[in-house]
Amino acid sequence: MFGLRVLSVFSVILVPIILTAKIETDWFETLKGERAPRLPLLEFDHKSYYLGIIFKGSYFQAEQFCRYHGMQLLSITSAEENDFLGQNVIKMGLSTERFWTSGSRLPDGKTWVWMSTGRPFSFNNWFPGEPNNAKEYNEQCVETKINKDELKWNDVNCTRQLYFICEISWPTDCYKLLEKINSTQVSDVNLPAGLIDVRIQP
Ligand code: MMA
Ligand code: CA
Repeated sequence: MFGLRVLSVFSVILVPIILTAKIETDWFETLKGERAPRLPLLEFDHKSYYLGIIFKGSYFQAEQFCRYHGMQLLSITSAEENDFLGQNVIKMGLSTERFWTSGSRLPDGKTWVWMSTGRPFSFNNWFPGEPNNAKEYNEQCVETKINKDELKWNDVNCTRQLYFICEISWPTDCYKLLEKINSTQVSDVNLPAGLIDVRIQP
């Protein structure tokens, strides 16, 4: 009986307190952990990245791995993002390696799009002379590799065996809220309509 009482005190009073404290202090870390568990992630702007160097595979195997982990193959939409990733690839001693991005012209055979987002390229950093659909190779997927201290892009056959980079994009609302929380007193932040306030009041 005593054991039961201890158990019910624990579950009725302590569990909600522990859970609320956890949600209040690091809910965003928790959310990220749920979506992309156990992978060491790089953080830039509103995205997290995973450098896939545990195996080499085709474009499709790379995409499958990323999806399995709640992520997608990389898209690069700015020079800043390209630089950030390049610096990290160099820092990790992977300057001679090639990585899959989600860039491809598979859908219509000619327009370069990011398959992770469905968007056509808004920024590019092709190697000089690329994309060239090199003779007889049927090059429909985009790899990236360090050249002169930055990531340059090249079209290659999608069945080549390469490392890869996965990404996950955090929803703008969620990210803006995080920035606000980091720069304000928690109690000053108004939650978006529809969210239940579980924060501990000071
Ligand atoms: C060359 C060049 C590329 C092509 C690859 C295929 C090493 O680079 O022709 O455009 O994609 O070969 O291996
Ligand atoms: Ca090429």
